Amino acid sequence: MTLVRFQMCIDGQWRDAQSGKTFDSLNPATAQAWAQLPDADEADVELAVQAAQRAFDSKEWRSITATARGKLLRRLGDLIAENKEHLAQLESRDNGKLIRETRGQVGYLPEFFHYTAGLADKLEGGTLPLDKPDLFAYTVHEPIGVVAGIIPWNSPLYLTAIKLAPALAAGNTIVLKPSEHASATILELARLAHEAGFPPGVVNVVTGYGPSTGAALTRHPLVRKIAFTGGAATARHVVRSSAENFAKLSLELGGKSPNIIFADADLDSAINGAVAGIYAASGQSCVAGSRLLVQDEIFDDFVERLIARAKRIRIGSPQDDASEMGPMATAQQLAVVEGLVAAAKAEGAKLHMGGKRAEVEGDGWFYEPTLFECDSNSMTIMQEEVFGPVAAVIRFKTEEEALAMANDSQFGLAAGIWTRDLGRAHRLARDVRSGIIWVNTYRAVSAMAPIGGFKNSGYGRESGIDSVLAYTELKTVWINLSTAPMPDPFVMR
Ligand code: TXE
Repeated sequence: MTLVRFQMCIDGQWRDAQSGKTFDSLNPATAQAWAQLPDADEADVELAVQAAQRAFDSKEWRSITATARGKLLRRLGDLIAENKEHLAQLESRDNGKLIRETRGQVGYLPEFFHYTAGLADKLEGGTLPLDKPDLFAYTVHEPIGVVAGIIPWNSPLYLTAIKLAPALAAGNTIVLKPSEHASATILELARLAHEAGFPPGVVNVVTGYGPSTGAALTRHPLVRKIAFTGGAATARHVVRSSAENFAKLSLELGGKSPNIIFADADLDSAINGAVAGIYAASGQSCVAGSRLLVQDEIFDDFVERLIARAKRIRIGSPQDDASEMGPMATAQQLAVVEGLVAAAKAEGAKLHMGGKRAEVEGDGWFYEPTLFECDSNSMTIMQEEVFGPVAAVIRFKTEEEALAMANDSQFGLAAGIWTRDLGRAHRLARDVRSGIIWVNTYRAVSAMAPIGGFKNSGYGRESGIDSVLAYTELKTVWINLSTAPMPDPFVMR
């Protein structure tokens, strides 16, 4: 099979790596290579960061008004809408996500650009009501400089959009490093950004491996902000790199989100919510509801019905409209899932279903929907993120017990609460230590809604009205109104 060849985008030009090195991207449904990409090293990263810095300093980008930046973002959103089927097909092929899911995600993608476009010219500073009558002061939001966007493989376009749109709205320039497992759509996005009219060097993409390309980018002294989504181990490297020049950071690192189902919940909805939480996207979602906390009275009924529903899930080619679950995106991720399932079995978690690879024609990395029952929240499968279609269910008796288990986690990204009791819903929404709470729903996303985590799920928020501020520096300007000479220089004014 001939491989599709991609080039990376540096300073508005399409280039190979200077070394000529390439790597292959594999199709997770077949485990076969389908694309070839440049393997960027330090020298390529240097070119990209220098281009981004030059663009940041250029009169052309600096003199574009915030309103005009908003128009460029709006145009980019429109171009994404015009190219949505192409982007959806490409992402499905590259990371094995269902075409029905990538169509949904790409269909919504323009909203992130349109919403953020509207924020570009609303970054108002303030005039300060100073307690010093001879002085006047105001604040201004300014862009930070060169941003590095480090993107994982599970939802490349969505996770790039929530970094790229606010970074550009605020007037920064950016170098994106997509995952070595799913880079194709980010290169397409860069092509659309140039078509929309962003000047050369404003949006750059370097492709390659994390420890080489990614690390060269995050430790580059000209990078002033790093927006990272990925795993905790990699995040620790990124945090250390940022210490060199105190680059600002936002980290979104996944979780072990509790989906709490009370006896008074609408059970049909709750079962759909549990399936959406852990089996949709084959569980490869940062907000996966991988811990199911179910109240004693309905526990057996819930487990039986969940199994019946999960057993009907159609596992198959991600490009087939009828498929409901596709493969793991990478062979490494499949190995992670297999390792954690083996550990759960060894620790004595009760396997209700799955626990093995799914039989699908070809060599793809398919895994069965899996359910373990646990008798303690401290078991590894209740504590470690699997990032696969593996749920762990545990029973609770009281609301207090559910809350204690929900919060007994190193993570705090999302939580689902299923109940008809309004007071209880609000109590738990207040007391569960997570960045996102869904009541009687799960996996809802909006350009207007911030996403980010508590505890080891990271820090910083993406999306929503404050997202652009996270890409700005605040400057305070002082003006002396007095006609008198400057007072005593040895005393603070
Ligand atoms: O991600 P990595 P991996 C979780 C999930 C998964 C685990 C590991 O639990 O099992 O992380 O996944 C780049 N300097 N999530 O190994 O390594 C890398 O090239 C700079 C949660 O696939 O974190 C890619 O572009 N960059 C998650 C990006 O970091 C480096 C989504 C993410 O890859 C680097 C994915 C380095 N030293 C996995 N090393 C979520 N929060 O949604 C790697 N990278």
